Amino acid sequence: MAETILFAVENGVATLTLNRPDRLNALNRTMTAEILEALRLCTRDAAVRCLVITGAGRGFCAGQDLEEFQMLEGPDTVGDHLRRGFNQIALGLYTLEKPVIAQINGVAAGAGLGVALAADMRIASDKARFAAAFIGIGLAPDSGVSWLLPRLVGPGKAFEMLAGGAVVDAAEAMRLGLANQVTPAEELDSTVAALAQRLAQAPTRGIGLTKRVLHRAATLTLAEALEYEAQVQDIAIGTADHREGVAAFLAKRPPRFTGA
Ligand code: T3D
Repeated sequence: MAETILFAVENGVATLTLNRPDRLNALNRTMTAEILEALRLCTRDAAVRCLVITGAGRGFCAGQDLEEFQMLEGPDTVGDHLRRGFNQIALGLYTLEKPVIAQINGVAAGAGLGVALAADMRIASDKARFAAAFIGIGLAPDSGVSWLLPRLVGPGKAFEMLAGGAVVDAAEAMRLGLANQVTPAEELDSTVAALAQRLAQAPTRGIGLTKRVLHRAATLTLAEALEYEAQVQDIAIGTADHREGVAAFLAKRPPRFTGA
């Protein structure tokens, strides 16, 4: 039984709700461990075909719990804490071979911004705010934000947010490409539920392989990317969902993808 998150799987969609609303869902050690356990479950459970991550109450996630941070003791450095915790969350979300939607219901700050950025899509309420927040407490970015943020918004805007502390509201996030979609707050749940259902019925392995090629392409030359695409397509062509997609097309009927 988790203390700091809610986790449920229904109709192929896993919903992970960060659940410390009085702290705007700030990440403490317990929450970090519980998120990592939920990610392990999402990885190994074939019944999970889409992950939605969101926050309870008015915040998405306010980053590291600064009260707990004051009390961290022992030989571990902050770097050790990051390597074991937030780095694993960012990598776990980014490399999960299933679609991940961040449902941004409120403020996403610091490591909480990292969680949002490591998802494949960000669907935001009109009440959402995006704040790097690290510089406000004299820190450099972590949780993958230095790598993920400039890729989405460009280096100039990333600098403004990281070094200048600029807070981006939902409308600006949409213009910047930081949010895929912005909805009125009262429509956020239903908008994300409909999107998650569509993704959970899509060819899951094809989506996982799409993530693989997109991520690898970022560091390859065109010639290398073409070769990697060819290798990955050799895998995709062997999936049951590929066969189903072609059969459905030829039979002029809707496909029934199973995720296999
Ligand atoms: O080793 C490591 O882990 C280092 C890694 C660090 C990674 C990081 O994440 S660094 C960045 C840490 N986060 C922050 O610096 C953000 C701090 N919070 C804020 O700046 C503001 O709370 C927000 C801009 C996020 C939201 O502002 P607002 O006005 O909407 O809400 P609020 O009134 O400030 O917060 C509401 C409550 O949540 C409040 O508690 P109270 O007064 O009602 O009892 C506030 O203290 C609490 N809260 C918000 N953020 C945190 C927090 N409590 C603990 N830790 C927080 N990060």
